[in-house]
Amino acid sequence: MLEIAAARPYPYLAPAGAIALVMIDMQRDFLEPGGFGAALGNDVTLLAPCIEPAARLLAGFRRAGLPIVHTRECHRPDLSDCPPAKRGRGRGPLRIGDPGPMGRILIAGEPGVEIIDDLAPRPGEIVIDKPGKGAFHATSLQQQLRAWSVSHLVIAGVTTEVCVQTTLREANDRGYDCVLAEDATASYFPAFKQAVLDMVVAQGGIVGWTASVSQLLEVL
Ligand code: C5J
Repeated sequence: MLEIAAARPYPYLAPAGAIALVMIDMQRDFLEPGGFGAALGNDVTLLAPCIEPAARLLAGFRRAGLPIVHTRECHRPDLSDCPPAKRGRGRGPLRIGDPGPMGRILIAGEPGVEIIDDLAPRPGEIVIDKPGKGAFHATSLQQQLRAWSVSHLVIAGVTTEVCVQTTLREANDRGYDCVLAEDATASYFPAFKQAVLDMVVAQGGIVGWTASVSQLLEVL
C-alpha cells in the first residue's frame, strides 16, 4: 500500500499496483504562444512553472513502471465532434478549427495539438484524444483504466480549473480516488488554481486529495 501521509486533507492510501498517472492536455495549444490559450487572451507563460514538476512526476511513474495516460483536447478535422456551443464560446480572434500559427486550433493532427517536447509521451504510454473538457467524456479512458485494474489516479496538467478539475470530478463520480498534483498543474488564473486546490480538499476531501510532486515521488 502506498501512503502519502502529508496529502491534504488527510493521508492518501493507494494499493501499489492500482494507481495511474493522468497527465491532462500539456499541449502546445495551451502552453505556447499562437495556440488556443493565447487566442482566448491568456498569458501562456503562467502555465510554464508546472512543466518541470510535471516532468519529474512523469519520470517517477516511469521509474516505478506505473501506467501513464496523456490526454489531448482536440477535434476531428470536420468538427463533427465539436458541439457548436463549444466552438461558439470564447470569442477570441481564433476559434476551434480556425487556422493559426500552429495549424488549425485544437484539430487532431495539427502541430498545436501535440504534447510539448519536455513531456512527450514514450512508447507504452497511452495518449487519449478527447473532445470534451473531461477526459472520460466520449473516450476510452475508463475502459483503459479497467484493463489495468486501476482504482486510484494522480491527476496533473492544464488547466487546473477547466480540464483538470472536470476530469477529477468525472473520475470521482466513477469511483476513483484521485490526488491532484499541486505543483504539476497550472491555470492562466492563479486564483482559480488555488480555488480548485481548496475546493478539492474542503469538506473532508469531498472530491479528492492534493499533494505536492515531491510528496508523491517519495512513495512511488
Ligand atoms: C481549456 C483545458 N482550458 N485543457 N482546456 O479549454 O483546460
